Amino acid sequence: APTPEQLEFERLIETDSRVEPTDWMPEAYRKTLIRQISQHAHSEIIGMQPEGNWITRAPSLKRKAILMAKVQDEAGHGLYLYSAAQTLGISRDAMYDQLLSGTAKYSSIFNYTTPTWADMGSIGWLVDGAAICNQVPLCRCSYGPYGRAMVRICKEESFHQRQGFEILLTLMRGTPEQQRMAQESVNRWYAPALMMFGPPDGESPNSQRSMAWKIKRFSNDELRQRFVDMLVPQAEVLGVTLPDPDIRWNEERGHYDFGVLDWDEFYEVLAGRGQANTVRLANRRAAHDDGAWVREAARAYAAREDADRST
Ligand code: FAQ
Repeated sequence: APTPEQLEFERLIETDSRVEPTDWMPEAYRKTLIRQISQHAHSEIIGMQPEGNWITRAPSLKRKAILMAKVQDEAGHGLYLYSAAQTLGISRDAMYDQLLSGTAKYSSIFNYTTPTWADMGSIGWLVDGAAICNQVPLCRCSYGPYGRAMVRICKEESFHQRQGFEILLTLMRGTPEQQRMAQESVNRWYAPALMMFGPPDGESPNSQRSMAWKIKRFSNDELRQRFVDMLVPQAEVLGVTLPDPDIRWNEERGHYDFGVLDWDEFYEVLAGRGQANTVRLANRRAAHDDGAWVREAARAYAAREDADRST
């Protein structure tokens, strides 16, 4: 028979209440959350690199200030998310070790390179756009600290998405060369952005259980469909073409049909063989090593404060 604690956990899930760090929870629920939240945190931190690449070369002071603020927001998101994961009993050092040793995953999308300025527009419009579609339902995640972190993160992501859209709109209203640059960038980012939602439902081992626990509220394919439905009218406003000849309105379904994605590419990127996996991890390791003196100083300071307090 289920224990009173198990019954209480089930009641919280059934009634759409929140599970809090001090509540009893099944080990598998805890593990799933640690996996998802830490991967999400790593994605934010690694996700600073593709845009960080353009901070020194942004085309104006205004664009540079905006881009710096956006990349800083991503650092902030990573930090809230690491804190949310820590409430589940994993230390930040353990999570860093998993990232730096290459055993933890982070979003496939950040293993693509950013060769042109238009990529800053595509990342905002498509990558942050996909992030919002995926994360708005996570605001209602059954685990309290994760859901609450998502509320603030989503507000900032909406702003990020608009700034990306506005970069592309400016380019599309510019010279033919700028228009070509915008289209070429959208051509490269469209399919990888759709893959951010994860493998098709039939190949998504975690979805069913995560949905039963109300960690995920929609399946990978449902959210991908919602994203395509959102993109098509926005692409029309921009005047860009989405690089998929199979996109067409399906009256019966009330959704846009779209083509099959190249899932071999997705699994190659997950296996570490994307355009930039090696560089992303090498940069992260170097930044961690370069920050060793800060951690050391913080520890020495904390030890001294402790000693002062105890005398
Ligand atoms: N990349 O069974 P499922 C951002 C893995 S947005 C890499 O379907 P699940 C904002 C998955 O982990 C990006 N791996 O898994 C930003 C699992 O592997 P595991 C971050 C992927 O968890 C914008 C395996 O495949 N957002 O950072 C991917 O139920 C601009 C089987 O998959 C989040 O993390 C992928 N795309 O569903 C920052 C959102 N997809 O762990 C900077 C929260 C799947 O069993 C600049 N996460 N995998 O070894 C989620 O909603 C879910 O974890 C999914 C995957 C939907 C990503």
